[in-house]
Amino acid sequence: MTSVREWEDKRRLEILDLFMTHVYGRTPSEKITVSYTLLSCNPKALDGKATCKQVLFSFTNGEKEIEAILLLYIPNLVKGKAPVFVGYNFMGNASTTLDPTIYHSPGLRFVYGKDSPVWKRGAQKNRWCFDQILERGYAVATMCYHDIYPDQVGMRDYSVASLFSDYIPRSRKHDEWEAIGVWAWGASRIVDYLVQEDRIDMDRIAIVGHSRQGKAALWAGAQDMRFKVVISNESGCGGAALSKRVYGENIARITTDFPYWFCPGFSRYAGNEEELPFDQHELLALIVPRYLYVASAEGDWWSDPKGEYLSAYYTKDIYQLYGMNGLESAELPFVNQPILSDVGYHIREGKHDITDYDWECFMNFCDLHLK
Ligand code: GTR
Repeated sequence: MTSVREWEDKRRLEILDLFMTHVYGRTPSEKITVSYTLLSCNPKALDGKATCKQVLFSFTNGEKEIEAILLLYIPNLVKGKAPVFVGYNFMGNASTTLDPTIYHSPGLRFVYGKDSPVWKRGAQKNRWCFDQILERGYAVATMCYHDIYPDQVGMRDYSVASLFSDYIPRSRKHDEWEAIGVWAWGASRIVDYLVQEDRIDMDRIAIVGHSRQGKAALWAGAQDMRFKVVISNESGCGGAALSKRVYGENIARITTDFPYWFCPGFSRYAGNEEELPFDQHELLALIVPRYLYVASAEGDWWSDPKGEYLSAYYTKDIYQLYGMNGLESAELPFVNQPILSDVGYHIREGKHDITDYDWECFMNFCDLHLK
């Protein structure tokens, strides 16, 4: 690749097409109608630190409707427009905080029975350090990914994919989009909504995702240039990790355990990774010229930290083409020593999770590029 022009007019589009054909499926271009209803607005949430809004999204094709709820915190200390982190949660909006006014997410009911611990308020509040994020002047927009596509086998009819005019319930078309593709699409719909929030800066949007949501965040970032920073936390196989290393989770395993995440064509590479006509670093290269952050955890061999690092490292030529700085060394850095360049990376101690430390690194990276 010798010029930005050649990259943007040709190679970038070819790579995008490869990922649609072989990994995530084709994202439809059809527009689905969405209406927004403000469910609540608390100007003094989190001890006055934030304005908290809950917004009901109703996606419809005229016959059928699917509901999702966005939870949005806007920092009161920021006088003008604030930068924002967009990211899905796993267990519903009410799991991210103990605040009793936060609604349970509608999609949870498709996946969890009444007795499930997911209904407990704050069940995953350790993954959302709202106080610190708001104190540092960032807004947060989160939604439960089950609202967009309930994360379980056989849920396609309850996902927003079912609203599209060419929807075939059990389609096994080679490049049929599936859960990750649909989650990525949904993340862009959150951005569509944010346009009308005059305290949110549309030029300073970061997308963040952990694990399966890290995969979706990368795919959303690859397709939607409005994401200026793209953060993948321990996204592993089918995310940041190189597939051809076949280390930790592999394509055979992931397409067996989660047959509804990737397009059917991805299974063709199960046990056959060397036949893939590309690898995941090319997905990461689609983030250029925006800023990319990849994070791993030492105890998370299943996500292959080294494969995640190398994948980020191999984007360096494309960053260079834009006069930007990728990662310098092919050696994995030491634990808890983040690299903050135009591409960022850290490997922290501990297990598969998203922690306050991870968030602190993401915010340091965003301070450099979004402030
Ligand atoms: C695992 C899966 C990973 C990762 C993870 C998660 O079971 O094997 O690919 O997505 O779940 O989302 O926490």
